[in-house]
Amino acid sequence: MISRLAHKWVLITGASSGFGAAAALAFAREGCKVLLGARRADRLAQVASDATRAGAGVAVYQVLDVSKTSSVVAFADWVRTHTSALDVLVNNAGGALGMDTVAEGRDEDWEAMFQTNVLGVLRMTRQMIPFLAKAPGSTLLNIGSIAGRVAYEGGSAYCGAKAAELQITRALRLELCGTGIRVGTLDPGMAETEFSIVRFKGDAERAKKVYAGVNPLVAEDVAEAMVWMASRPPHVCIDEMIIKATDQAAIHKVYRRP
Ligand code: NDP
Ligand code: 8X3
Repeated sequence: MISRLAHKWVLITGASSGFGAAAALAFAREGCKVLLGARRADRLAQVASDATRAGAGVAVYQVLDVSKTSSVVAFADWVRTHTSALDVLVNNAGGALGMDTVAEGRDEDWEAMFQTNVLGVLRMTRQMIPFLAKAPGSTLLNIGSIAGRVAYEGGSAYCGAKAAELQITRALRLELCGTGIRVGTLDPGMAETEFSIVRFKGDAERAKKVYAGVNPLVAEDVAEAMVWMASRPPHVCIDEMIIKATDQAAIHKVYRRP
């Protein structure tokens, strides 16, 4: 059967690793044309080449830093050289930096988390709405987190940033009602990607402990959910989806094998 997503244009931010890279391949397998952005060009080149092999109609990339308006504007100009209509926008770029309490938090970490997870989503969406509006039945998908719904110690700024993402998504759904663009958030729980390595600033040992004894989600699980959300019939909008590992009953309740 031909996929409902075949030949659709899909833009994914944060496509150089984790969920974004897995999503590039998952959409490629549906026969989509994928536009990929992130800061690391070498990693994007590899993902684009894997996506081509996986069946993408087009798989191209451009360096993108969602924390800078000038970079997002330049990225939009680059998108325009490929297409004037986008079918799916996945605002996935983001992550956490540090796990300090508020008393010990650093300005640079807080600022970076809000720049990427919050302002990055706003900037990208502002630039891409004109592309999406030309493609009724299109999907605007933001990647949030269960951290945006339940707070934890050491998570103040990250939880706050993802809570902002949730409310931005809800506001956008109201603002875009009637355009044909459906707006959703996909909020995963713990997933083993580069997330914790980035959060702990390269401390791989500490990052590994986060998943010790647990069967966490992997990037492919989340990518599969993205494809499912974007491939519903145009009149169906999956507003908010939470996806967690079976071992994670709640943010603080994780089963660990001895
Ligand atoms: P990864 O660290 O593997 O991927 C993060 C991606 O975001 C990378 O491609 C990175 O690329 C990109 N990115 C980071 N900052 C910027 C920036 N300023 N501009 C452009 N791209 C940027 O982690 P995940 O795949 O796990 O994370 C993806 C999203 O999912 C994030 O929003 C994260 O908060 C969220 N999430 C993750 C969970 C988890 O447990 N893993 C659970 C719930 C949500 P580059 O460095 O090349 O720019
Ligand atoms: C990532 C999941 O629980 O580490 O968003 O914050 S968590």
